[in-house]
Amino acid sequence: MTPTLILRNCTLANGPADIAIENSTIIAIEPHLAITAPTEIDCAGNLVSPPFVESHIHLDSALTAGQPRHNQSGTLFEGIEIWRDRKQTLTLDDVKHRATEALKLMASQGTLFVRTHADVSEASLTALQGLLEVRDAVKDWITVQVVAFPQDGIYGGPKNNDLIEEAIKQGADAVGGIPHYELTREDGVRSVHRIFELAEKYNRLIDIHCDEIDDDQSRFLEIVSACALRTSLKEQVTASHTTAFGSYNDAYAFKLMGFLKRSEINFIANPLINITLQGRTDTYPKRRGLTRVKELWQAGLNVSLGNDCIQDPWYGLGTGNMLDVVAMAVHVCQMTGLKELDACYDMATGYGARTLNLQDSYGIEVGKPANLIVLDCTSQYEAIRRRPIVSYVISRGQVLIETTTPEIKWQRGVG
Ligand code: 17E
Ligand code: FE2
Repeated sequence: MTPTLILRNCTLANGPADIAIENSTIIAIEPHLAITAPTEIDCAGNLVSPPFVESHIHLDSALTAGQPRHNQSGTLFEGIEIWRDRKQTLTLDDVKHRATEALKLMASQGTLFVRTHADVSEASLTALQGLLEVRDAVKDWITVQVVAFPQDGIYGGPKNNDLIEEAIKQGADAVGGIPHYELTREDGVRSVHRIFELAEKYNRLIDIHCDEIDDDQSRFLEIVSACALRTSLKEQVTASHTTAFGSYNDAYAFKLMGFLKRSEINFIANPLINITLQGRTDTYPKRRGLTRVKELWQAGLNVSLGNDCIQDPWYGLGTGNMLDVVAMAVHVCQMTGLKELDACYDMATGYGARTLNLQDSYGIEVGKPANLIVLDCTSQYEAIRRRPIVSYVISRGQVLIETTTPEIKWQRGVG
């Protein structure tokens, strides 16, 4: 064993440890390592965690808030219209620059695994091309998956059906969709079948924007679940948002939950954005606009979390911080019990890796790639409560980013 980097006095989720890394691999995890390394970091009892996993973000629209105008109604649909205008002016450099800036922001807050959607409703496929180039350019420090996402619907324009297939041929990792925004319910159903056909044909993952609406009659999730069961794609399939699930009547939700358990698909909730986007047509009581995160987790289904947006037509706020997302999930989903808090942390880490189908190479275990973060706190509970800085981001066995905690200096004695 010739370690290149050792982290001492770490607090892992299951207790204290020293961690030895050789080049890009974790080679030892023990209470006290006697060996030394040319670089050593004293973690001083702080929490060492696998990196955050951003399961759902739109990097093509990131950092465009206000261009060409702000979203006044706060609805999904006004956001789509604003983006339809903004995307007419997309250039490759524009997409690549903003996406890379957003990824740097995310990495500095501990995220090293990302699934992004690329809108493929434009004939030029500029957003897709930009994000594929960024994915390849950053791969030695952050892992990016790209979903071919037809924002305007697979059947919403004459070319869209061909464009999504072209996007997959060009190298998108996953097939996306938006059945609740297709022009009719029938088109929505047809679009889900088409997504599965493409995924099987090209051997790709699936991640569908599904039922992102308060309409209790929006029921494409059952189609996604049935297709996942019939094709056996199961854990390769993800339903994003599914906010209508929060509006289904309990009798239907109960039946659906049984089907979902059989289909074993993944779910992604985006609490920061959907708490603001949904419920806009309600007066009072006003819906929370989130899927049934707690109940899905209690049923043993895999749920992960995303920011969805960083300053774009749908959400003008956001910094890409996964702990902000976790904290919002804890509040909106009322997951304040100790086990529930830990589950929400897992939704931003290990459960996210499961959604991305990366679990074999993810986690703090001997033999796995050395990707980990050191937080300025001693437990997951503290991390959620205080949302501290990430002191060290270690990517592929090397220190990628170091951040120091701001010092508070009292200038006179009080109390
Ligand atoms: N597009 C969409 O359909 N839904 C969203 N939440 C965003 C983009 C951000
Ligand atoms: Fe989204």
